[in-house]
Amino acid sequence: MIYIVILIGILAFWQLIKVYEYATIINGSKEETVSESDTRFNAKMMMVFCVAFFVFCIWNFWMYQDKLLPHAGSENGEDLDLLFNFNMVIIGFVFFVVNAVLFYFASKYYYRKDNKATFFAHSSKLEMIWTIVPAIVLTVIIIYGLKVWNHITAPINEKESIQMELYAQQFAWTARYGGKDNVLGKTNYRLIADNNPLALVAEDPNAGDDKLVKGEFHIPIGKMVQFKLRSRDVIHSAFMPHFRAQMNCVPGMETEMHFVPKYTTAQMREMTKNPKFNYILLCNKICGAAHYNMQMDIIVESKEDYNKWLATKKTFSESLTAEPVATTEPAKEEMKKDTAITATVEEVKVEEKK
Ligand SMILES: [Cu+2]
Repeated sequence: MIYIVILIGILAFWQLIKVYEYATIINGSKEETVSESDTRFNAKMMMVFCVAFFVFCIWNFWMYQDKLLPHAGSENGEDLDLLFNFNMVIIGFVFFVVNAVLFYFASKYYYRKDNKATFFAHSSKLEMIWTIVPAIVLTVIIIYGLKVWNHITAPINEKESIQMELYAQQFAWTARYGGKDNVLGKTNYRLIADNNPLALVAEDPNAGDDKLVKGEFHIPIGKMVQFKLRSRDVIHSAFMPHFRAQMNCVPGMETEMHFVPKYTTAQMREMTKNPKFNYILLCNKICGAAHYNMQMDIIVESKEDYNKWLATKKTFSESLTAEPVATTEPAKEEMKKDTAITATVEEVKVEEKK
């Protein structure tokens, strides 16, 4: 039915064009000549379109505002949101002014037969205005942006912060805590094994008390958390949208980011009026077949609850004697497919035997 309606619509339109063609022949005018009433109509339509376009843009913003991220969960995130909104206000202002002027002039100076355009070669004053004003605005935006960026990435006191690692692999995250000494133990990729997926050096005195966590990790409110990021295989990206934090995990090197969580999960549930709200860690690089599955829940809670939760987790040295840390099933399946990884694990085993 829909196809038939569309087909009939096209046929009707075609017939209309033919009627118009014959009418112009009967009138004795050429098909190309556009009457002044036509251009006047177009000029009016320019303004109608301009208004409709603005209304549509505003309506869009209004309709989809609930699809935006909720209030930022970290201090850095709040700074970034302020920067973002500042930019959006400037961009929005320019957008409305430029488009309004564009359509207004297109409408005002429509073609009239006996009108002649003014010859206007140059105006230094105009040139100065449209060069200096954007230059000042851009300078302000860049200086403000750099200030926020420098603040967010400034070195922190590592001893005062919680030392954590987010380890990425196809297709799962492992979170590691520095343990009692709050120092992350050394790693060596050659040591990757079933009971040592993060390749910790067991002889390193800082490694034994490290705690490995999967599925969900906790952080306390109001305390600086420093994340060290590593990847086993390809580039992943640790993305925590509610904290406005993201950093690539690059194989063969360690990257870093940090922030202070400002609201607990419970507080955020109240603020968003969503009892199911959870902070989340996602992979934000298309890293393979099960990329979508690469996520971890993050719980922000009081220091006491955080300590209680962490106390229930096994240390690395405890886990060495216990069962191997279970990887999620899809991750295991995908890893079997990836011959490169299997080869590395196999090689390490052979070397260990030697
Ligand atoms: Cu990934």
